[in-house]
Amino acid sequence: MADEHTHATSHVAPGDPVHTPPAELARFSVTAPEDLLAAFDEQIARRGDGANRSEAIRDLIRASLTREATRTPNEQVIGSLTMIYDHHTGDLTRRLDEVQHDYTDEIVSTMHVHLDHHNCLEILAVKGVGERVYELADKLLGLRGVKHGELTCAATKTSLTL
Ligand code: NI
Repeated sequence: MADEHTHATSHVAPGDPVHTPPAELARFSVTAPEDLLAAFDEQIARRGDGANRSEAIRDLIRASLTREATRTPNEQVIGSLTMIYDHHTGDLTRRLDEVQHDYTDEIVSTMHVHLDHHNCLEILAVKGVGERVYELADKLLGLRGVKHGELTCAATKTSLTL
């Protein structure tokens, strides 16, 4: 058979359970501050399932994709966007401002708390068509220097009739 090689089963030892072949694995490198990585390793250890960093990061990627799948771009949504950032990071405050000025219809209210010498907490109440609100959140949370950020959002049709 011409395609015999592509179906080689030499890696499967006799008695191995039959399973669908895993997807091709890609390798990539990530740089992170040591203390961040140490905290992540501790979190992985607490899981107690013997997962390694790669498995833990794959879980994070899956969770992120799942969250994305629950988005309702065509519906009216309402929610809050929370960010923590160091206002000393480059021209971050200017860029945060610039983005927000393009979404004046979606941003209902903002609250800014100066947490300490470096860190700011900013909470935005947001409302509008999902597509625009998610776009706003993606732009803000994607800015370099935004350390923590989360959009908590629900489609109004669903959330207000519960
Ligand atoms: Ni501040």
